[in-house]
Amino acid sequence: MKTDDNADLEAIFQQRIDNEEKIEPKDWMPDDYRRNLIRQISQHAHSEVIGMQPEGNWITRAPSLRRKAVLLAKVQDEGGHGLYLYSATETLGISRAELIGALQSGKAKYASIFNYPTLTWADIGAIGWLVDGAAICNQISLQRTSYGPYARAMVRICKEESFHQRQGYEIMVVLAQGSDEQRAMAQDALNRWWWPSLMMFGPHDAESAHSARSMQWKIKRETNDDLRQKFIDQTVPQIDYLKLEYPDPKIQWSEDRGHYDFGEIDWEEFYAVIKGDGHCNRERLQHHIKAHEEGEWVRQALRAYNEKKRAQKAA
Ligand code: BYC
Repeated sequence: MKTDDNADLEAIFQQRIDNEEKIEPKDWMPDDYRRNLIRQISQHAHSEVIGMQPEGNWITRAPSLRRKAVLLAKVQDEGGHGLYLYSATETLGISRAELIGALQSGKAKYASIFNYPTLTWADIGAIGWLVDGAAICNQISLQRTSYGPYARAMVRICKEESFHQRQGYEIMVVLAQGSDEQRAMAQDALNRWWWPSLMMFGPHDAESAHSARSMQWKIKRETNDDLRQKFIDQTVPQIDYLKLEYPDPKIQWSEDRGHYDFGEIDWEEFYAVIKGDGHCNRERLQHHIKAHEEGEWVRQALRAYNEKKRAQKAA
């Protein structure tokens, strides 16, 4: 049962949210707000870091020095995004070690999309175009999220993501205007990445466990279905420009709705992937654990250096 004091604090808190004030780390906040933010921001951070793997797979095979340099910079940016987001999560009173532990034990999720394999160079184009495109749609609205450190991290991340999206679309334009074989590669990548990209927005609003609370607290500013529709509406004209086939025969402009109609997502596949049964779930986590273990000496060296500095100060 809530005490009167807590009820007052919650009412003041909600009033601040309703007034569009940002909540900062040392402000009072309901335990559920804190927990929900830790869940969402840390899963966002995990997505950025795990998301480096499918693209990292192509750094050594990029078709030119220019493409290699661009891809390297993009993957590095993603590591940076993960770091801003882990730092934002830590302001809520949880340690980096706990967050990484939750990822590696499978307790915390990361975006389902990164459990699909990158089979050809066109997949790198499709990831930039579709996956980063979907991420930006979501993240633009998260720039207005109610938690200050998360909102500020999003501003910087969105700037970099827009470069990521354009580099991906540029790869697709070149392939779509290339040889028959290159066009076929572009089409195949679009077909394979389309549905998983739509799944990035999460379940339908009616099935979304966290949406109602997150919308009330303005952690989320737009619902899963609204963001998904926005992404489809902005991406279909880009498919037209590439003169590729639609990956979904049900895509069609609806005059009545003022939006593109589209077919139903395979939710069985979505739930299987987020429960750990996608193509690459095990491989992604194993790779993370291996890299983390191999980095243990760096953490040990940092700890030893900090202890030495502390001892020197105390002497
Ligand atoms: N994948 O109640 P719901 C990037 C889970 S990476 C996996 O609607 P919520 C990039 C959800 O967590 C950008 N799980 O949840 C990097 C929940 O389970 P838990 C990643 C998903 O949080 C490298 C359950 O399903 N962006 O840009 O209200 C290369 C029920 O869902 C997914 C973000 O992380 C999914 N797709 O809404 C290239 C954005 N969808 O936690 C690009 C920040 C749902 O109770 N996150 N689930 O165990 C968000 O905006 C929200 O968390 C979501 C889900 C819209 C994703």
